[in-house]
Amino acid sequence: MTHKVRLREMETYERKKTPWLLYLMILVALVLFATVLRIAQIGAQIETSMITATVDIKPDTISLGMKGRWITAYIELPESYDVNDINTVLLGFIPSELYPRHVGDYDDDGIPDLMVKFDANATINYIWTKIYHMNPPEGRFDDVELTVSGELDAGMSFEGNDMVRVIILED
Ligand SMILES: [Ca+2]
Ligand SMILES: [Ca+2]
Repeated sequence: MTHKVRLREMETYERKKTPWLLYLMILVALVLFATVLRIAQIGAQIETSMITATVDIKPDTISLGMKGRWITAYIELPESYDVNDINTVLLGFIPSELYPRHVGDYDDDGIPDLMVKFDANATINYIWTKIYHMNPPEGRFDDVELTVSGELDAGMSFEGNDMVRVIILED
């Protein structure tokens, strides 16, 4: 008899315990759901604030043994943005030189472009690291995609890519 009573007590206890566990699970699920939503929201914000730029890097062929001082990038932005508002510019992680830098239309397509210059040695080192990380080069040539990114005065970010042909010199 006492055994049965104890059993019943245990059953009641279990029944009392279960809702709490259920509430806890619902709470955890809600928190997880909210977190996922927040991440998705942040992701969407990043996506919408990123402006796609048209980038042309010159020269189109870069020799890893080149003696030039600069690598040039011409940046065009979509119609609603002004290249004069471009603040910082990076090629990979290399910041552009402060001078020379000017706005023109070098390719005569009617869309203003900002010309910026990057230190050639720093760029070549960067390209070399990039090539080496992708796949150790076998031939004398490799086509590498370089990314130019930056920010406008308003804080929005832009990014654009250009392919360059890299001449890898053998020792
Ligand atoms: Ca180019
Ligand atoms: Ca142009």
